[in-house]
Amino acid sequence: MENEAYGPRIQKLQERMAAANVEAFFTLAPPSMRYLTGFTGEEGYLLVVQGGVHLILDGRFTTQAQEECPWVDVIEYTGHFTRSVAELLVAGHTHWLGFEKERISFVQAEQMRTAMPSVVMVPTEGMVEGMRMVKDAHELDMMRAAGRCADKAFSAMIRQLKAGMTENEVAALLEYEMRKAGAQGTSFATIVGSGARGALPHGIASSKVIEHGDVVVIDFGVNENGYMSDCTRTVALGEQPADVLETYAWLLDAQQLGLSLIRAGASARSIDTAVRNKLKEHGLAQYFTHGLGHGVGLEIHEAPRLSQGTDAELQAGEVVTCEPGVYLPGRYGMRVEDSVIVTADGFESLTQLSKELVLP
Ligand SMILES: [Mn+2]
Repeated sequence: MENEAYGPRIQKLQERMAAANVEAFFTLAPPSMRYLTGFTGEEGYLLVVQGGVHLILDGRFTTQAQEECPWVDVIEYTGHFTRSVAELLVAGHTHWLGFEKERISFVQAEQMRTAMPSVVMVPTEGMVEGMRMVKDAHELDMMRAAGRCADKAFSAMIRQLKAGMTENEVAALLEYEMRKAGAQGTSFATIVGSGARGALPHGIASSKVIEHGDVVVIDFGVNENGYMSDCTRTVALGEQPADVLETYAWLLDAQQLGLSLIRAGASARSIDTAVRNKLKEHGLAQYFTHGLGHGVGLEIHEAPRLSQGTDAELQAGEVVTCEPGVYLPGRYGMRVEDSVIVTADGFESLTQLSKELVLP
């Protein structure tokens, strides 16, 4: 992305820093560093002050950072990163340092306190995450591209899926197709849960053989240029008994209802409640054991949440999932998940995959 995209983000962060009464802001979270500077390395330390942006890196990443964000002051540290941070803060006569309390470990906080006794460390929350919720036009294009890549990979995999394969083989095949479609990797460990294993909502693929008649939950995502996709489909190999077909139809109804309520201004909790109530009509609410959805972007799970534990109102430009599930322990599980862009009057889906249960 062009450098001009990062300038406004840094400026906005500096405004948020001023509002939080901190002169400097420190993060070591790779998604935040990437969002603010374009640096894609998996380890580093970013210090933003009102007068500049410093990336403190070890020798593995300095050349990369100079190429990816030439406008940033790249500092190669030897020894411990806290020394470079302390030097910058002392040189700038900085006393109030904001840091992300949810991202930094206790030991790192202690090391920083020891290295810079004259600096007051101020815990902050959601400083960068709050900015990342609403995606800009460029980010939305990246999310659309990730969604298309995931669709392509899943479609290629599903043509090859057959009874007798293990869950691991299916996951490997899907991940191979992701890479072929342009992904740099997955956004999380691919979930393939067949038969009774499908009732484990986050049971990653195992060596279990998928049998004819199994219902299979496949939850997968690509990482394409740092942006994540998230989608779940449930497929069945072979004809299914009426109760399975009926349960799946009710689940689809519930997901459709959830999607239909997504729009800017909607209460995230009320959408979760509506979907839960819909499942309750069929006696299935107690088998839906997780939140309805979550934000997606540079991280697979980010703000906002669609659950009972939130007061968030959806905003246009957020990307959220809608993923109700029904898990019958010892029998089977089902989940259907789409990721969508919230718009003023509805949503734009990032996934176009079929929701037909029984594979042809
Ligand atoms: Mn999800």
